[in-house]
Amino acid sequence: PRGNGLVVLFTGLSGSGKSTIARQLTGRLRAETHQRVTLLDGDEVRAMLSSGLGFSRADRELNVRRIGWVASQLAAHGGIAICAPIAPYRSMRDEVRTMAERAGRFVLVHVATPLEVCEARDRKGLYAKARAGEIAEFTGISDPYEDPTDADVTVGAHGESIEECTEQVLAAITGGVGS
Ligand code: GGZ
Repeated sequence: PRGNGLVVLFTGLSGSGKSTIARQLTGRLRAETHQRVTLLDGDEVRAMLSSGLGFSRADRELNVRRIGWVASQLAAHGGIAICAPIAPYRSMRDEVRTMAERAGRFVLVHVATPLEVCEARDRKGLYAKARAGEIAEFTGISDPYEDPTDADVTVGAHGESIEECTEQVLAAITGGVGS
């Protein structure tokens, strides 16, 4: 790819720690690179870029496609874009990879915190609601999550701390191009 643009796509279950790691990574990259770093935060994306979308397969695909497109535009102009949707379907992650690689480098980060752990934490109470049938199509409970087989880095599967996960992602990014 031309230039030093980069798209980092996190994928993982609700409550896996994606957003927290993505936020820490954003801070580190801002401090340690000379590139502009944009965090496409999940809640903000759902409120602004994808307002009106729900959680059907079609809506999730549209959401992730929009995120991937914006991220690729930022990367095409030399920026770093960090995105952290659940992105549960392999096909949509592949689509983002293809778009991003036209613009720059692409790194897929799987935050592989086990479902049992996410559900036991249940920081927002969503898993309990999903189990009670109050939220339909909830990822991992009543909706699919297709584990990546092509992640560039996998973190969180063995109870690592957020800090450890951030270090591992940073190493995967800076160990490659641009350092
Ligand atoms: C999954 C849901 C759902 C359903 C609401 N399934 O832990 P959170 O709350 O803050 O993160 C989840 C977020 C997922 O939105 P994404 O845009 O990341 O999903 S996707 O990539 O599939 O488009 C969760 C909340 O929204 N949430 N309903 N049914 N997560």
